[in-house]
Amino acid sequence: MTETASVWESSATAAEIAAWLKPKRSVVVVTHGKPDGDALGSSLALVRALNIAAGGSAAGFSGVASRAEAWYAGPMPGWWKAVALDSKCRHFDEHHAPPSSVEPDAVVIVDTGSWSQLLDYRPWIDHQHERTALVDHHLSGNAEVSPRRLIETTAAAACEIMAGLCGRLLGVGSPADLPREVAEPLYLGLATDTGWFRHSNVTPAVMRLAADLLEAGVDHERLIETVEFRDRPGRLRLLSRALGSLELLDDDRIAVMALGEKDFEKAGAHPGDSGGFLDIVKTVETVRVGVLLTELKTPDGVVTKISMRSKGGAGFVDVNVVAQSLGGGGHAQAAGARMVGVRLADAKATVVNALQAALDGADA
Ligand SMILES: [Mn+2]
Repeated sequence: MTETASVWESSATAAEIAAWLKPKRSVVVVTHGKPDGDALGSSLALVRALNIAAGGSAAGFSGVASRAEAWYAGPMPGWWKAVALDSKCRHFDEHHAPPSSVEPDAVVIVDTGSWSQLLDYRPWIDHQHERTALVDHHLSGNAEVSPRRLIETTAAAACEIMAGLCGRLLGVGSPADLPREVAEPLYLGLATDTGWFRHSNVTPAVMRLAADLLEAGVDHERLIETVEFRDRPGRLRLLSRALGSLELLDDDRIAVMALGEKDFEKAGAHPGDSGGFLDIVKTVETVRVGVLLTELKTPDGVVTKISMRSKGGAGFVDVNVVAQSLGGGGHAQAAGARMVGVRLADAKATVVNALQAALDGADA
């Protein structure tokens, strides 16, 4: 189906989507691959609201097939089952493909509208096109994914939009009156997409909704412990080694940390365990840019991975530009590159030079 005139904006109101969903007897909710807190939260909230609205429990209909279920694809966060509990979900990976024969009455796509994030589902969603709706808050997407689009790009999380939709499905005027099983995943998405209420997307509406969801019975402490406080000891040992390597250069404006394969071995850490380390060096007032270099041995020989984070405001450095000069890329405040055949010491000299030049340019 082609809709060449479609633009990335709402084509339906929350009231219209709720009215369209109300009579549906079978609903599949899908979200982007490698789902995060908002993707899981918005999909679980909708599945539970649909099941409760039909007279079932949040999980479904005690032994009978659920009216609604959520489908997930790709790697899942380690905590997802502690949040999904007994809600009806299916998980697809390289061993389990989405069943092409399933034809529900409705499909709702949440927290994305980009084909690039719906890879595994694309043929199936295309086939269901007329039976789909989409709820998203991202700045861009492919409008032709669905004819019924509820898009609010000013919403901090898909869950902020979903709260209104769930209220309509359940005939509840305030989010404070939502069932706890629906309120909890909504709060999860709101909290994780705002960095637990720290990011610049925190608005009065976000805090009012969070307050209402807490009134509905959400256990903030259980959620943050389940989702955030679950690192393995190896990650802390790796952080200790990374901080041991810390150098503050250029009047303490550039913070550089370096890790080698031996550091991961000795710490008993895994490749992904260094995520978030640069957020720690960014907390220092003088630091404008944080850099983490990781030297790895690969079948192609030595590779040095470079990851950079910068802070907004005065003296801002666009690390995407710096990363591109090294053959990589990313975003203005978060970017990286892989330097193949380059040892850590040489990569460090190259990156620091490029960053010094960028900082001097930003000051000029
Ligand atoms: Mn989101």
